[in-house]
Amino acid sequence: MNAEEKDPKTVKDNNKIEEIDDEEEDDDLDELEQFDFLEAEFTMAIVRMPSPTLADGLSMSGHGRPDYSLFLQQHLSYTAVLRSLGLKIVKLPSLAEFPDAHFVEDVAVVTPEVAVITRPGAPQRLGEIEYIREVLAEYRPLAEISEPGTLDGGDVMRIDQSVYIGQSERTNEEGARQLAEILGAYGYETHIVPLAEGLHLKSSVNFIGRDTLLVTEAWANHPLFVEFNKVVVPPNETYAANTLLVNGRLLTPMGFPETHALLREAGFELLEIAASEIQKVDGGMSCMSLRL
Ligand code: CIR
Repeated sequence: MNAEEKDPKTVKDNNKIEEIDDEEEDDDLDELEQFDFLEAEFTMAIVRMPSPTLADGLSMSGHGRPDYSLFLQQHLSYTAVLRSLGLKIVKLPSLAEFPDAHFVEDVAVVTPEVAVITRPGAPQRLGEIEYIREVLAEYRPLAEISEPGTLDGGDVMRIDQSVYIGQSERTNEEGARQLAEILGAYGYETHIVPLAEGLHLKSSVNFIGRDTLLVTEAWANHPLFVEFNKVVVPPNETYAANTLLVNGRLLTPMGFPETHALLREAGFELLEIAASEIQKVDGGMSCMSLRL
């Protein structure tokens, strides 16, 4: 029997798989060359495919139910942009019973030293942690937030060796305290900051590089952040505050021209991503990936 007779289908399928892998790697290399002048903080992003049940996700936005296929397209553009910034994408399968599970940021806090599995504050999302634990165990030693603590990753903003933890409707005092203790043991300086409004801390405050925070007006004069420069998001564009710094570029939702003009004037380079459907279920740029 020659190779073709042996199992033509397997041979053909294997080739096809290899072809796709090679193509993706070539793309990654091209993009890496394009951005090799940057200090690449992140080399990998973990994302989870959205489920057809995603319109049942938690939402306070009042913008209606998201369209599944448009959401998929927007998620695809988001991962393509991360890949173009030199990140290898680890794509996890969708979880139909957890319509918010593609918002992977909330189930873990990852630093270079440790991955802390959270206890999401929304009871409907608690089960998601079972599906991230073994994935992260491949990349980091694990720690966990335990009952009665609750914590969503969206409430955690790390800037070098400082970690700001929002105490919100999702993150309780005990969850914030536990995270501060875990990261404190690795030398991080931690700050717990109660939120007066908004879903998560990073719904309103995000580090965008060059000692600068992108903030909503409510946070513009917060004493905890006096040492930072600020770009203040206009009140009609607060959704744009969740803009994400990745390897020197800012991923920002499309359709917020005043914020984008302020950022460009300040010298930041933007990559705009259509996010209409993501916004409908209160998601944003940071929550759709875990960056490592
Ligand atoms: C939720 O309410 O949990 C989801 N619908 C949205 C989570 C967004 N997460 C984030 O910004 N970190």
